[in-house]
Amino acid sequence: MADPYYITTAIHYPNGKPHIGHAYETIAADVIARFQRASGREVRFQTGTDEHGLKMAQKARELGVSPRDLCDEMSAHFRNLFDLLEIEYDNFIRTTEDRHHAATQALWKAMEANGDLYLDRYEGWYSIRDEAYYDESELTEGEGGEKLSPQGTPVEWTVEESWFFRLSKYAEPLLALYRDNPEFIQPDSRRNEVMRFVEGGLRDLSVSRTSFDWGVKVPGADDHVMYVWVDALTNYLTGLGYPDKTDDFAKFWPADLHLIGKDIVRFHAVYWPAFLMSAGLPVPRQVFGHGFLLNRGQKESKSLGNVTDPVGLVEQFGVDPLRYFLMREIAFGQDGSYSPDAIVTRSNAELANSFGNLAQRTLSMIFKNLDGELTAGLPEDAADAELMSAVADAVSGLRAGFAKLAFSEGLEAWMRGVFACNAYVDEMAPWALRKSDPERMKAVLNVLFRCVRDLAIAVRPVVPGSIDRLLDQMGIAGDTRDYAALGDAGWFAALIASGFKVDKPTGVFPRLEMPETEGAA
Ligand code: ME8
Repeated sequence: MADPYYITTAIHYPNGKPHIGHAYETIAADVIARFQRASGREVRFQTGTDEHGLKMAQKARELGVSPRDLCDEMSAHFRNLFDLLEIEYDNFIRTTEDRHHAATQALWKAMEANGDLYLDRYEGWYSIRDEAYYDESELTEGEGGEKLSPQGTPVEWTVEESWFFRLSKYAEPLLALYRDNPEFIQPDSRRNEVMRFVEGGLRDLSVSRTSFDWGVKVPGADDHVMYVWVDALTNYLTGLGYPDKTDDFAKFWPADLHLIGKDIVRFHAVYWPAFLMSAGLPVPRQVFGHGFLLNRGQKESKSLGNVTDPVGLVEQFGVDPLRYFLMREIAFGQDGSYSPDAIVTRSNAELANSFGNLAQRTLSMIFKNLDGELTAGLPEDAADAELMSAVADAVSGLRAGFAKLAFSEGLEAWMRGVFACNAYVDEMAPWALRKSDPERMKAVLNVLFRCVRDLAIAVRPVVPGSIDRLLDQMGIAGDTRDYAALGDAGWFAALIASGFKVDKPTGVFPRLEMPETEGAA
């Protein structure tokens, strides 16, 4: 039986169209999901939209539409973007669905049954944008003397009757969780931040609102809706059929990985495990807070006029150059910068010129010089063995990097394999061997074919569409494109026995044009 693996992204606020940060997080999760599937795990990958809360209600009012209509319209934009980015999710959840209301109310009741919910009055500094209360001590001052949250968003003094969750009771159990499971929060810098925060003591958390009604109703107290984060976090359970004791729940909970941005680590690493402990449920195995994507080093904002539509980037450059760039350019976990020229530079250098050219040259020489025919069992010399071992190292380097979410490191290892192949082509000069030693040329091209196939399979989670177009041309069957196939000693002989011949190849990684406006910007 395949080992199950459950990965989730944050669920995104559909109060506007998706931005590049949403694309980044979801692409990274998709790469992990595909990598785990390729490694033989049975994967469940969930994403979705977070549709309740004051922020959504206010945005709808501002636009003169109902919150439901706003959610329907915007949630569809997220799905369309994810289709365009070739995200292979298994479940797209919307928190306005009935199944989610039922799951959230069930979790609430479980926490209540454990004595962790009580009614009181709340006063404090509330940021609508962050949907969070802050302590006076956490606030900063804006340019006009106004009070701002640690995220730089405006806060308002708010007083309301509220249900409270006994978060204070969970400080010790949480610290024990972090201590016993250093992998629970990653990277380490975020883990340290969270530990300092919890060591400072936890106050009970206000978990209901009476000032608006766009949310999940508190069971037995219809004038209260749940704090949007209680409802949002529960999505990870909803997708598995909670509260029903489903097979999916038994198989996939606890989640292996909640992939989220650094700004919402506190919600996932403090509140969420406390809610779960209260409800008597196991906590997730890991919360990973990735960094933020900056546009040429700057945060995107409407006022700066630098908001990039990820759909436009895909239309301009294609989906795989964007996917590759994001995974390769940024050390995962840290902030990173992107720009159209950086996407073009990276994609041209590594996908088009290095790997694409290697694949295209190899297939085209086999087509032209060997009538497309492959041959197994040819004599191999030391240079061939050395190349194959460099490629095997590259493949295992990629796998080791990806297993710890170090995508850039993994792809760097992969590139070393590509470079080794290109150096081998230059050194062997098969075009010259054609006249001087045709048998040796044949051996060289067959070695290259095998190396290209292994490198292609290894990198497939990152650029799946292009790699599938390449593997189609190489006769590699759809069900032999995962990592188990890499260890198959007989694949090459089997391919030849099937009568496969290389046809005139078509390049799969086109060279991109540098955007014209780039110099001026
Ligand atoms: O926070 N770069 O939703 P959201 C990288 N609904 N990642 C970014 C980013 C950027 N510039 N901007 C945002 C929410 N993100 C809640 C989550 S989960 C139970 C509820 C990331 O639409 C952000 O860190 O504001 C988060 O992980 C995700 O995008 C959705 O952000």
